[in-house]
Amino acid sequence: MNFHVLTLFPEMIEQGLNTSIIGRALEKELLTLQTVNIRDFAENKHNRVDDYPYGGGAGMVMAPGPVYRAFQHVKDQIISKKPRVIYLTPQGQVFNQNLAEEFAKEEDLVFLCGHYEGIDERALELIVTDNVSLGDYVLTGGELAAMVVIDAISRLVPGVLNNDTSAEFESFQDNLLEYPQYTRPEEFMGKKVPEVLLSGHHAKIDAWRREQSIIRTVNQRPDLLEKAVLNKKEKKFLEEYRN
Ligand code: 6GU
Repeated sequence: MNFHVLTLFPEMIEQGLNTSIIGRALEKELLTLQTVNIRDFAENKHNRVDDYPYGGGAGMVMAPGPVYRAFQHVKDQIISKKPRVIYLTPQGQVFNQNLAEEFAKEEDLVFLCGHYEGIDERALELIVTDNVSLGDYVLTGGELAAMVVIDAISRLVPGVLNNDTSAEFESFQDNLLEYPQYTRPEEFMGKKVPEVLLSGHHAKIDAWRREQSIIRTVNQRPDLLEKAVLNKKEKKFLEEYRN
């Protein structure tokens, strides 16, 4: 997977992603990350990339030229045909695991990060294929959102997680939240690890974890439960838990 990020703050992206699991995956070249500073594509003396909005109003707008040229620069280096270009904006489709899985199939992904009051609409019309939001709140720029999306996609790329089953078993894969985890010591501040986890009885442990997932989902994300697939026994457990 090759990530390309068009931004006014490339160091923010680079520093944010060169740590821990994603940092290691970049070192191993399972992922590549190219940041392109939009300011390098300004063509005026002071490298200005923003200007006043036509029609008036507060704030500044990123001019179309530098954004368009920064994109062409990236596109010229990509072998694979037309890359998907993801613009991070609160006006986009809300990001979720399904979208992460869809993006993870691509060879190259281009991210466009805006600042100020946004980007000239014509540049967006010319280059953007996907508008993506993290949710209903407003960030100062698209960089943090791009990093969130890149992180979620990266962990789906084969080899990025050291353990090849953990990505598929985690939250949202089956629309249930994760069960609670425990490690040593067996007792901490008077609180014991649930007995079943010490039993070595794998079928019982699996059943208990499934029940815990169901309990958490009922209590914290009842909206998810509608999409969860439960077997007969689990449905009965849910019924009884609710009563
Ligand atoms: Cl993707 N960008 C910005 N600027 N704000 C956001 C967002 C994205 N998602 C939620 N708020």
